[in-house]
Amino acid sequence: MALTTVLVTGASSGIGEAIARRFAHNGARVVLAARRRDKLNALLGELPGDHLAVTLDVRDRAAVERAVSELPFDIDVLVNNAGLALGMEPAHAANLDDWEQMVDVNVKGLLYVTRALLPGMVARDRGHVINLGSVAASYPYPGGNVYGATKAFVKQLSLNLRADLFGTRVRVTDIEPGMVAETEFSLVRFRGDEERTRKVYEGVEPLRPEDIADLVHYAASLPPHVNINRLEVMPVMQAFSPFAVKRS
Ligand code: NDP
Ligand code: 8X3
Repeated sequence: MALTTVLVTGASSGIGEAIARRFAHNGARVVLAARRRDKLNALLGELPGDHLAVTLDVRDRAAVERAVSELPFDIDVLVNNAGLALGMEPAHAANLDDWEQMVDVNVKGLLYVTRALLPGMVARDRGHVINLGSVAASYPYPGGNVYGATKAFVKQLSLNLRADLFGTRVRVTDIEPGMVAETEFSLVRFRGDEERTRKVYEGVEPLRPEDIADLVHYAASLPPHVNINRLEVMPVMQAFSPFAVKRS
């Protein structure tokens, strides 16, 4: 059987790094993409087998198109994992630059990479796009405003891709996690505030990047006639908020 090649965006930390490790340890060839080359190089040095690192800012459309056109092999599985939340202020106080960056990475960057790789998958009638969505796509919480909206975009895009790809063997899956610790997610969101980050996970047994890597690998390893559309997952210690009721 041919070697499976997996491109993981945001492979330099957290969930993306765990996904890259999982596929590499299961015999796949992995293309690691992110902005921080030093982190990618360190990971490359640890993984068994031959892999490739690509320094890439997914917001740069021309760079994405160039990087994809220069890949020395076809991509079987694209994991659109690069993403971020910035800030948790209410909408009326949020920083517009933060909003733009979340849209640029979580929405536009994901589109650039997907659009660049899809034609090859369709031509080969083989491929899988796995997106990292979030429970924030479906459940609102205070301060989740644009982050949740970008993940709602990812959810709906995933379903619409399924509609467009009907008749091909290209699969699309949206993995939608709740709280995942041991990543840089909250540190990035709170701009390096370690104390605030620590409090997010205090007293909770959260999901770990390896849990999500298991699910991504599972979705990709199912027989080719099986497509997981959406997969929502939370730690047992997380659930939904009650409706807020303002009393006078
Ligand atoms: P991390 O901050 O640990 O990882 C984010 C990754 O995205 C990094 O590798 C970073 O690499 C990359 N990235 C950010 N901006 C860009 C960019 N412009 N171009 C290329 N790569 C970029 O967070 P997580 O591992 O937790 O998050 C991974 C994904 O999972 C995100 O999409 C997130 O929204 C989602 N998610 C996370 C949850 C959580 O609780 N942690 C829950 C649900 C979903 P670099 O800085 O080197 O470019
Ligand atoms: C990350 C999970 O709940 O912080 O997508 O938005 S949450």
